[in-house]
Amino acid sequence: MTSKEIQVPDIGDFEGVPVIEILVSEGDDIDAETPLVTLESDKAAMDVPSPAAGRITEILVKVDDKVSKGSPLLMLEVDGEAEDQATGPSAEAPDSDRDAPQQEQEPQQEQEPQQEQEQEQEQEQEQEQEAAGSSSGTRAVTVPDIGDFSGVEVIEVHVSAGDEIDAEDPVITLESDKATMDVPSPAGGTVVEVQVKTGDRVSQGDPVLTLKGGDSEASKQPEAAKPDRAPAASESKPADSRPEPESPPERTGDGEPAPPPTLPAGDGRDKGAPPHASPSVRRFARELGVDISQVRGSGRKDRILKEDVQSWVKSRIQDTPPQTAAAPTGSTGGALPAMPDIDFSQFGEVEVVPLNRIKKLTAASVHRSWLHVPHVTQHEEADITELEAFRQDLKKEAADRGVKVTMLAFLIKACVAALREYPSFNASLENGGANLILKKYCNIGIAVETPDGLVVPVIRGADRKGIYDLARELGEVSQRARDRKLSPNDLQGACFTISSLGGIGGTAFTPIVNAPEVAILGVSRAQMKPVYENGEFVPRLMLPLALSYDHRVVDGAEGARFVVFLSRVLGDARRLLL
Ligand code: CAO
Repeated sequence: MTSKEIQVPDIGDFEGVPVIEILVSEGDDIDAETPLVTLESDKAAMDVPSPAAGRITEILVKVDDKVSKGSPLLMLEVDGEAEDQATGPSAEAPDSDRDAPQQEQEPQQEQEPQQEQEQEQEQEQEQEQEAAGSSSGTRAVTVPDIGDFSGVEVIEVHVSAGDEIDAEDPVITLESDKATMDVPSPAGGTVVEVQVKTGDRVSQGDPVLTLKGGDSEASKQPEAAKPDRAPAASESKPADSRPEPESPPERTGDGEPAPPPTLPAGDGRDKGAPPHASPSVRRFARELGVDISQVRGSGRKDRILKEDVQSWVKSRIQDTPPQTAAAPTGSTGGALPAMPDIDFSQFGEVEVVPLNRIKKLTAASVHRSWLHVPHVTQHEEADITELEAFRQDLKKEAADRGVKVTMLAFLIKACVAALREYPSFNASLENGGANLILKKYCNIGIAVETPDGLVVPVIRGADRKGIYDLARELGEVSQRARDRKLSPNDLQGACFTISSLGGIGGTAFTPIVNAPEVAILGVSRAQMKPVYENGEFVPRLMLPLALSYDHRVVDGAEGARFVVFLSRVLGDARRLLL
């Protein structure tokens, strides 16, 4: 074990950047790549990852300290193998640069002539391009020095062709795993063409846009203020070295580079600039599908914290979102418009009755499902004439066994068969939507009406139970529900739910999927109906079925097949034996 000082890596043309968050504590055992601190200037936020695994023995910075490349961050106790990786700023280069090819370690004298040659070529190209640009009155704006980053994703494009912009206006926002940064325009003018779009990956020197007319702040800077070439990843500087103060950007590649993604000692957020949030908070927001520009930050300088994103989401799933979270009237955005508070007593006598716990829980649950699950409801009628006759025949035998067999027991049995036939209905969509979790067990939830509201007890292992067992359990569980004797365990683990209103009446309804399940069967009251068969109308007992499903998981054809299968099984119960 050796103790190593971990320093700020090459962070581009940044100097004196404040530490806004320390993400680890002394004594923490961390992995390589664990974010250690978040740094944030007015234009960029970045997480500094650990170059190696180990135990943190001492933290050498505190919030609000200003740091630059090479500033000590903390002491890490590393084992022998990790030791080599944890030695200096260049070793801490994030992402792809860490796997930089061997040639970076070649002796410097072999590289220098080549570098000089490249620089000369670049300067020649720039002069040619500048000449061409000034003659046509346009200039190319390129990605500036962004430190040891390459192939960084464009997450926002703030301008479009025709926009009038000022020097320093942010034109795009870039985000890597570790950093989020705005690229400001080097000059004011009219945007002629934008060469990047959201999702593109860019590196230093890549074209961003073409600009016409206006002033160039960058071009007004005296030549003497232009920096030396920015250090390459291979140029290992001493730990205490600092970037040149007030370094304007290096000219690289085509055209006029934008200034570095930093603000020289600015005092606050630009008007209209994107919100401040660390890369991890932005990632968190994206995972939840939250548009971060909608979130109000409660941190210093309005910085958006993880808690702000959580609060924003909570406010969206509450019945009445707070006024501050509401979209403005006439908004076409995704925010929920707030319900107005109305004093109904102005229209007549009212009584205010608080909702009980069950009703509140049900409200939150159905609202969440309604908002998250794109619902489709497929309708069908099952001919249960023979099945009902069979049920009536069973009545005496069932009574002798002390059981009441209702249609619901047969519906459970039929649903089990349909779930076996169509496994994607016996599933849950993983959060994030990347995977479907198929369940090899079959627990059926039954919506039960109680004096306190709706509850959904679960019949476990329904695929292993016969009609009498199912009928008995149904009777017991619905009685316990009405007696308020269900335990939390009785209400968990369902794969699929049946909501039967057949005992009450009605012709059809649209049940709400009991997420994270992917489908629910609604059953209405069976009725005798004239059905056209072999050239004549015959009376048949028809049972209305309504299958609501999550359209992210189930497509329309599958939904129709599932419900038709159910109808066939109920129409001929012998199929349950297959
Ligand atoms: N068509 C015609 N008759 C039906 C029927 C249907 N689809 N479903 C039930 N019936 C009959 C039963 O057979 C029974 O008649 P008999 O006494 O002559 O046999 C009578 O209606 C009463 O049945 P039931 O409702 O007591 O029993 P069940 O097994 O059908 O349902 C339960 C049990 C717990 C589901 C039911 O009592 C209940 O609470 N339903 C409400 C569910 C609800 O609120 N859902 C809405 C949720 S929001 O999506």
